[in-house]
Amino acid sequence: MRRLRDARRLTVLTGAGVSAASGVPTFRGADGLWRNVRPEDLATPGAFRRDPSLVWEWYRWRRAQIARCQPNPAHRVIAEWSAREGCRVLTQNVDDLHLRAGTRGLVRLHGSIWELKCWDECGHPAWRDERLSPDEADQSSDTDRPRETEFGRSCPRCPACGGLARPAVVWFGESLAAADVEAALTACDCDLFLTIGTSAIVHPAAGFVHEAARRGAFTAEINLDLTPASSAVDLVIQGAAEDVLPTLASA
Ligand code: BJW
Ligand code: ZN
Repeated sequence: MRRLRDARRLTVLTGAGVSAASGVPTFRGADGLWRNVRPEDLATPGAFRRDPSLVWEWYRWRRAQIARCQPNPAHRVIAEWSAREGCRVLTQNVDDLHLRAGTRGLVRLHGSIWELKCWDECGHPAWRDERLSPDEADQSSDTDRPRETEFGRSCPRCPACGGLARPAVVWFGESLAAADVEAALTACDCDLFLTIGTSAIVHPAAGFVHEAARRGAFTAEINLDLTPASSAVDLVIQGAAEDVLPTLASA
């Protein structure tokens, strides 16, 4: 509590657990599996090369799920903290719920599920596309998000070259944007580093808490379960992010 209040430089790293209370399935939780396929087998350039329709089907399903979700109290507390000078927020989540909660200066290490880019890398810059296919849009008509409904069932195309479009997310084996890694490493210079709702197994994000500790930060983990980071951090708070963060913020 005192550390949180006194930290001049606070860095928060989030993972799928922060969005779980919003209804976004985590990757490695029981509800995260789609047709019994592991994310490691779908979130790769090889999977897209082999079967772009299958991969797009998975992303359509996830986009429809996420479209029905709203930021939860954990997103809101982090958004409030982000207004503090010296606070940096890094997320592995592609759902943009932190953005929708108003988080400032957010670094989206793994991109956004609402952005697309050209698979052939023709040079056209990534673009935002929040459309859902008609049946998916029907299911989410209870949300306040404006959208059109003609995303369709076929693979989306690049508006510049007509080639295949892909989600502008970071797949296994792909490098994160250099600027994002640089921003994350800069954020490792902090007084307090919080790693929240991540299984802490996917690199390079999983390494940042260790880097922060190496640079002298006090490190804490907030997670329902223990992770590989638990034994390395200074403080483990075992609990749900949506409960723990509002308690911390109000204390
Ligand atoms: C709650 C909760 C509640 C639930 N409250 N908590 C070094 C060592 C070993 C391997 C590597 C290495 N460096 C690179 C690699 C390879 C690979 C990697 O890390 N593999 C590991 C699996 C071992 N990394 C990469 O390939 C990365 N690229 C890279 O390093 O480039 C350089 C390079 C290139 C070529 C060769 C080698 C190096 C890229 C990684 C990209 C990851 N992409 C994904 C998909 C994004 C797109 C999409 O969403 O479709 O990112 S995979 C998936 O995992 C997604 C997530 O962001 C990421 C992390 O998952 P996260 O957020 O931690 O979720 P879960 O489900 O795992 O955990 C949820 C947690 O929440 C759990 O702990 C729950 O307990 C908890 N929880 N409810 C609090 N209410
Ligand atoms: Zn193109």
